[in-house]
Amino acid sequence: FEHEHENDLAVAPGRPQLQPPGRWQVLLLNDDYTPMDFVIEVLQHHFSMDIEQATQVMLHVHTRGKGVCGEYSREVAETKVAQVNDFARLNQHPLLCTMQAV
Ligand code: TYC
Repeated sequence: FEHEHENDLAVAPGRPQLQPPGRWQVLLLNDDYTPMDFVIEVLQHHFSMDIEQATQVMLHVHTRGKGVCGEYSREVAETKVAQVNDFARLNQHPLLCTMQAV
């Protein structure tokens, strides 16, 4: 029981063990088939970009292979990834959206 006082601190009643919120980048990956206009549409409607910013990010992904669409909490990032991948599949495009911890 030499660490008893440390445990008390960690699990003390009324002091929930909160984790810091953490930030996640949502990424688009390049592929050879998804139309550029479709990717621009995704960036405008799912990541609130105007057409100029969306075009820049799309061209970055197209030339560099991947690109950041935005940074969110884990829960919001997971929702965005699922919505974008569902929307791409619904339209029969192979576009892939993923996320990574910052
Ligand atoms: N490479 C695609 C094309 O030439 C365009 C594209 C851009 C696809 C970005 C996916 O995440 C992507 N039509």
